[in-house]
Amino acid sequence: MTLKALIFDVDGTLAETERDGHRVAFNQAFANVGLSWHWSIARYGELLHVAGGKERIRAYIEQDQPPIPTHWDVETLIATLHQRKNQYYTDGLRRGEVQLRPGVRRLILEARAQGIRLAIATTSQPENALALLETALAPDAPGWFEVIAAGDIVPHKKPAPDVYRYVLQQLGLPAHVCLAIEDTEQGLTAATGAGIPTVVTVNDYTREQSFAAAALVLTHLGEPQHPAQILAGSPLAGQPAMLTVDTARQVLQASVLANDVTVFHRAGSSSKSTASTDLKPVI
Ligand code: XBP
Repeated sequence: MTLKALIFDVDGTLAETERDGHRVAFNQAFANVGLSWHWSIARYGELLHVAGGKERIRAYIEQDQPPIPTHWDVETLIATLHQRKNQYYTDGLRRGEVQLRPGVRRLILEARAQGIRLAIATTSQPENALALLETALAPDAPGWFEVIAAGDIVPHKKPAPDVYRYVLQQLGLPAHVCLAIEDTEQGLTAATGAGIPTVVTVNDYTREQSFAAAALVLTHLGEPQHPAQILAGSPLAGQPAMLTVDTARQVLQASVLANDVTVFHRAGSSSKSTASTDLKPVI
């Protein structure tokens, strides 16, 4: 199976932007408009189940019913908070406060060198995604990605598959020649809902989520001197490893094969077998 494109999620996958980036900026925005609201690390983890900054503020208002000064109309308040949060967030990025996760730069550069096409599929607003690429990867990095599908570009955010379907359509590729890289259960549901085999790199907020549908689950993408741990999806689970273009090809092949076998099984085979990756440990 030929790997033609890598499709990256942004927040939590390219960088740990949520806890120390978006969350902090939301709290700054609350203070900026004179609200006493505060999102703790733990509460933000729960609110992350709602994708999208505007949607997250709305869910918080509905669930917690925090005090809202009477001069604010709720819709204007949400729009104002979100706009100010994005300003604080991108200011922080431009001060260099957020770095890429291990292996992200390495894999992207390797993919570029080997002619693998690159795309982004994110719930974040375009200005936030672009600012992260420019500040953490390279000033011209947005141009490395053929498609940057972000924010409200599709009506239904993750876990709906819409943003991934949009990316496939823009790339003009079928799902089985692409590999998605995600960090959350919602992101995994969105990518696999569009039929795209998916590698998950967990983080502190998502480690305990369910990733049964993933082709491979890693602690991060891995560096030669800092390999990842394989958490699931390989006979080498628990071993150190790193996702390269070569291992991405193996993961894709195994995943597509496993799906073919499953389809065959559903059609009437009495025995079901599963394919697993042959991801080689690096040490
Ligand atoms: C992550 C999200 C976003 C950000 C905030 O998206 O859920 O909502 O927390 O984004 P992804 P905005 O993992 O798909 O990159 O405030 O820009 O909406």
